[in-house]
Amino acid sequence: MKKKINIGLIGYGFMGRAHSNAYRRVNQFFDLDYEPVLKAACARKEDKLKVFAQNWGWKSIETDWKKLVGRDDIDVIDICTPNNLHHDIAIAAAEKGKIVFCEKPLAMNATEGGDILKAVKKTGVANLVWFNYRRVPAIALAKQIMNEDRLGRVFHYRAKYLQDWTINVDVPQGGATLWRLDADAAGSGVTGDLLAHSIDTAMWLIGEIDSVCAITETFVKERKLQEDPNTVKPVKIDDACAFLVKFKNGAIGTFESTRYARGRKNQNTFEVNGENASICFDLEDAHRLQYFDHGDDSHLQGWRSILVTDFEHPYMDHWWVPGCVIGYEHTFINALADFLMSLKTGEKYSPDIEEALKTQVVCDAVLSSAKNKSWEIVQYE
Ligand code: SOE
Repeated sequence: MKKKINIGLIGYGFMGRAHSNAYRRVNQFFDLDYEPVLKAACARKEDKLKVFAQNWGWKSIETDWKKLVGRDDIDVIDICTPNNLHHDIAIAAAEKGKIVFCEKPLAMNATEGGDILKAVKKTGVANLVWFNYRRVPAIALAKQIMNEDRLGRVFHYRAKYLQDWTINVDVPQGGATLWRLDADAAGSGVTGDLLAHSIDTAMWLIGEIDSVCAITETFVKERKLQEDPNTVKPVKIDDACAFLVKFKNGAIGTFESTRYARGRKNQNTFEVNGENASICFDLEDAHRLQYFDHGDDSHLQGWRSILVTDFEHPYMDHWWVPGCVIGYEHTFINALADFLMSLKTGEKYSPDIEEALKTQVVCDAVLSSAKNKSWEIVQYE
């Protein structure tokens, strides 16, 4: 008999759907001791919530997150709301002894993130932050290659996270999905929304970032509000951000992100150059990892394009037969499976709130470097 674990999900947007799918699928593909139960979904708009809950099989609904957090029949609070609600919900959930799942970025800023960490540490509840890209098999293979020390000394890290959906000046800000353009709801623009992914991946693969020097730009200075189209307000998020990095291990890096790269829909890439080898990944070609090994016979040297679908590749023994690729939604299922496994073994799940706070601290340093036009040393403590 599997142990039931009752989920309370807050937010029914893009991430609410991705997580609901993970809860429904995980036990079909992974042999686990725990079984998530889609116990209650929560959002303010009851009519839309009912449709969402019915579609995904949520057993009940709540329109007030405080009520959901107060329910005795809920084990996990999963936060898929705009970033400005993460702080209060995560702390209330931890205080009630619930397991906390939180969408990225952890919070609006590192001060809020620090409060959340304090609350989960105080009650000792298990926790997870949904940096799902770590669970792309090709990125997990990159981590395996780094752990096997095939690159030797690392010199360079080069990351890009590019999209193009805000180029049109008529895209409004605020409200469903577009809260990402409203600084009061999101905290920042591409830095928290996209570069947080790149920073999380980079620190996982290379180690902690020592210092950063950044530039940000807001190309469209004002936008109308989605929920009140007659009102126009200044845009306070960073539309684009680029920064230089020094890692604590001496490697240097460049990071670039924008929502104004025409033709780039969700291009999340990185390249690592080491003394003996290099690796390169592009989410728009997600099932492949590029690998160059200087140890190959010189007449055969060249970039290998590894199709990461074999049974010995990370996660792939849970899915289809070699050559059959998996997609975006599977990264959330893989993450959930790892978390449920960690509940059984007692091992720390990674990334948890403590690690996500470090990413948040780097994001804050990036934004303050851009503001002050100076290098910033990242202060993790
Ligand atoms: C923004 O467009 C967004 O949906 C991010 O919020 C996600 O984290 C990213 O993975 C895809 O793009």
